[in-house]
Amino acid sequence: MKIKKIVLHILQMRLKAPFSTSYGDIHDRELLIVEVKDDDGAAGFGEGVAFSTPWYTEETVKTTVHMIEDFLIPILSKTSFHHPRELAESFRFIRRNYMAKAALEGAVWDLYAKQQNIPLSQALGGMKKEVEAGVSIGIQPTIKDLISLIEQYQEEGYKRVKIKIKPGWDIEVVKEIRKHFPNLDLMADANSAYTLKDINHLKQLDEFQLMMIEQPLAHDDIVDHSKLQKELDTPICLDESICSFEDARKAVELRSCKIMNIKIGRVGGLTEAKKIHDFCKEQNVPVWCGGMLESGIGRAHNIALATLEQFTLPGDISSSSKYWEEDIIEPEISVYNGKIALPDNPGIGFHVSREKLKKYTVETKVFTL
Ligand code: OSB
Ligand code: MG
Repeated sequence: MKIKKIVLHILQMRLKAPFSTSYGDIHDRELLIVEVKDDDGAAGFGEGVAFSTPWYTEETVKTTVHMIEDFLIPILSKTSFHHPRELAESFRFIRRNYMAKAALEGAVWDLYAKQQNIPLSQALGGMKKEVEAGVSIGIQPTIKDLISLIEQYQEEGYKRVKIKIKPGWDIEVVKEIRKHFPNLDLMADANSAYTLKDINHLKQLDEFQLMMIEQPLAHDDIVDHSKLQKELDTPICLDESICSFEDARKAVELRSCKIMNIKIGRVGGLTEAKKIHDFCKEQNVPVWCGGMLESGIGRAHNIALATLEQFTLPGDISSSSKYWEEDIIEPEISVYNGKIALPDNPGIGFHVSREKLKKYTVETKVFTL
């Protein structure tokens, strides 16, 4: 593949409402859109999912841009490759910086699928024509607010609800939700808010039939999670702890989780994400696709990935309108009867609106190779 031009679009978008986790609130979302162009003028798009501050992993929008500009583009320009997976291989010499790699590799995957004239899902080997949509609800001012949001999302058709928990917003909240929605597919994400000292506290969740508890312990741990899983009936799902295929392999070997959240950005790109998926399939570990408050471009990549077979649980894949007043893709992503239909256009399958991209862009960097 020959890449002629790379454009980094740095966007500033405002979420409809602040999203609160155990770490704090996000309202303004700084976004990185990577565009790669070939000789024929075809363009592929990827999204960098790092935030402005390093609260989720160590990466930020600025470190992502730095890595792409100073290291990854120079590697790409010197590498001759026929398939995006070869590019992923040549990025291995750069340690970590997974979101930076994923953003550039994602744009190349989209371009590759467009050159082949096939949907990205097909390029990845996915067979599904629709994927199940779940919704992630941030910490709310009151339990009452949370209950009415759950009602609203149920009416919109979402197949499962994930709530965020932290000490002081956990057992009572889950108990109250169960009173109102005894049969709801419900799960809780702690974003590393607990330690092993909280074992007895977390055990109280076992009576509420949660589908899983996501990342209860430290962001870089797999040992304590293994100890915790032995004591809990509720399945543990790992998010932050899994940054590579090797992490996934070790976590499964140590029985640190029974379910895996796969995020393209966190694991360094679609190539690695697929590798983790294939391994989980072999090991009978159910997987689902996580989200990072992406624009439609990142979401379209998530939807394509979730068409792979072992994505048997609904992901954090919701409609554009959950987060945005207006998205930068056309048509926007929408959920019908709890599902999102795959577009059949080549690549990510959605049109990137130049006008909207421009409207939210605060900085552009152009590299001619
Ligand atoms: O932990 O899964 C997470 C959002 C930002 C960072 C981390 C997480 C989340 C979410 C929402 O839970 C995902 C989404 O709906 O895009
Ligand atoms: Mg999570």
